[in-house]
Amino acid sequence: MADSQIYKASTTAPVNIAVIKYWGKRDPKLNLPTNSSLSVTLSQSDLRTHTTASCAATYPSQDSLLLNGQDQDVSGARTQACFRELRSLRQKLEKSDPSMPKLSTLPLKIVSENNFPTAAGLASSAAGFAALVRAIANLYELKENETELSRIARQGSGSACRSLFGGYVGWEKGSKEDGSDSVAYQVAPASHWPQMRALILVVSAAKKGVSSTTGMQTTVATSSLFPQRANETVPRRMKEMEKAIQEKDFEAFGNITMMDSNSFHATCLDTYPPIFYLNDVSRAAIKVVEAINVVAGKIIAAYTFDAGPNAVIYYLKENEAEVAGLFKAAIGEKEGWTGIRGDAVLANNG
Ligand code: 2P0
Repeated sequence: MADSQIYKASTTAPVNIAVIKYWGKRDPKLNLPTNSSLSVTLSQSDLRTHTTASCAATYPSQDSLLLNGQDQDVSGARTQACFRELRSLRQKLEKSDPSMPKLSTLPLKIVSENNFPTAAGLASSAAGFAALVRAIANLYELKENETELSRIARQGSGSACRSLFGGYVGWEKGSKEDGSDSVAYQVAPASHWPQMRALILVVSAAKKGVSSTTGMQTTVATSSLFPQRANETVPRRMKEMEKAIQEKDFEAFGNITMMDSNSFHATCLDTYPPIFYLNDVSRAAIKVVEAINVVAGKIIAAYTFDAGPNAVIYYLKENEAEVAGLFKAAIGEKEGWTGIRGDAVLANNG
């Protein structure tokens, strides 16, 4: 019977790690950023969210979301914005083809699993909302492309728009008030520079102390360094970074990545009250990267940190022994590294 039918679609979305950071909203409701950003999408096999979206007339009337087995509140404006936009696209399809089942009127049940710690500064909301949007788009058989879906995912969580694409991905801040031009785009596919690797050092899997949304708005309101970063530094670095990726110039890529991470954390420190995302282990990881690059005589490793103490180290496959090997050795040798050794994840995004 059509009434009892369950409609279902599943998908996965990977984590992305920014090399030019998104930090600051010019419109918190639509998640419109104060600056453009750029990231590398990790491979699906490493850090990802798996999501199944289903709908049925027999479901309880409220939409629901289960993340890692725990019921989540879906009444928030961001989740509601995603549901609303996707339902309205489905409604258009149903209007144009009356033979289609009226899925837009049915309650949604979303079931998501992360294979990594949630909200530990590992971009869980990015993979989460990207998977949620794509799973519902698949369920609704929407024809919208990745760019259009990125506009919707952005409203769930800013960085999620970048996880709709693989490889090297930009997020154009856009200038329109309705956010229609604030979308992600692919700078280059992963196959363009397949030697790129990311080593993720899980310093702490605990939930972050200051949420990104709160932190970035406090930075916008109080940091005197921030306008310089948003208006001058980042626009210049976006161009330099895109060039570095096009030319597969790791020294430039690494240099900009580290400088931008430092700049982002400097504005965090310049926020009042100050935001400390890095800890002693994070700073020790920076020292190890510096030592690796000094020994190599050039930049072969680049660190970056998001809104938490975990380090992501980018390097090329050819330098695996010098970079990942040395980190593993350091982790094994120093007492202070125990926390990393236990949880270190090697993400291979080739
Ligand atoms: C990024 N971060 O570009 C930056 C670097 C954290 C530091 O995007 O409020 O969870 O959901 O739009 O996307 C984290 O912020 O913030 C983030 P919302 P989001 O990856």
